[in-house]
Amino acid sequence: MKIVIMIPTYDEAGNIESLISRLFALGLDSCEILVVDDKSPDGTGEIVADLATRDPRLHLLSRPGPRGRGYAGRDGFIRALEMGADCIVEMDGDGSHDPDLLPLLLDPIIRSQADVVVGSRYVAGGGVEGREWFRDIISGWARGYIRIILGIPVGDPTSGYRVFGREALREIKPETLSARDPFIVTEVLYRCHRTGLRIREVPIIFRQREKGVSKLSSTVLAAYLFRVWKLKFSG
Ligand SMILES: Nc1nc2c(ncn2[C@@H]2O[C@H](COP(=O)(O)OP(=O)(O)OP(=O)(O)O)[C@@H](O)[C@H]2O)c(=O)[nH]1
Ligand SMILES: [Mg+2]
Repeated sequence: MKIVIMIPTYDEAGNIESLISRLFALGLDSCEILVVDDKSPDGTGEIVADLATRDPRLHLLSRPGPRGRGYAGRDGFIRALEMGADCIVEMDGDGSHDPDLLPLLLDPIIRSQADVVVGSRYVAGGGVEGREWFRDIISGWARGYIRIILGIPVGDPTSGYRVFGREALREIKPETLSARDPFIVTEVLYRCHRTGLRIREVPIIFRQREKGVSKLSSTVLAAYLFRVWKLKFSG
């Protein structure tokens, strides 16, 4: 089974190299990494390109623009399928998603017990470390809102640490995803739910990023409240 780990990056020069080596250190069979970088000004793409010359399991998709977490995710999914992935992992490049938990997230897919696995901060055994209390509250409201409006029975619908089986990812038609920004995570999960895919949650401990800066602003978050409704009525 070929695993492709897709990591969207923008200015993760201080984080990406250690993440890549920790992922390869897991020793997973037939595992490749695809970093999808949007010409990060801090040289993240160059770091990955350099590492990739020494390791054929590492790939860089350098997007010319326009930049966006959503566009990067869409293009990364398409490329991972073209690479022949049987199993596609999506995770952040800032160290928030613990690579050591990946085998636990892959397990239900490998055993054909689920089509999609969500690494979840809000199920028994999951949690968040190092986050300011106000971000926790905002994030809690956002999760409840998304769950209720979209009817997605998942404790952590905004988690960006996920695994998809190949057929599941094809079924949600990644080439037609429209979100430019991190809203793609909600768009993808809603499609999985509407398509009737089997979604399983596995607990993760999320660590707030230590290096680099956040790309999420509060105005963007406020706009999400409306976009959830748009998603519900446009599919
Ligand atoms: N290719 C690409 N990746 C992006 C872009 N924006 C964010 N990312 C990456 O997407 C992942 C999640 O973004 P983060 O900035 O960590 O968002 P967050 O986790 O909600 O917020 P913080 O961790 O608090 O900064 C990280 O790996 C980012 O580098 C973008 O425009 N293009
Ligand atoms: Mg982050």
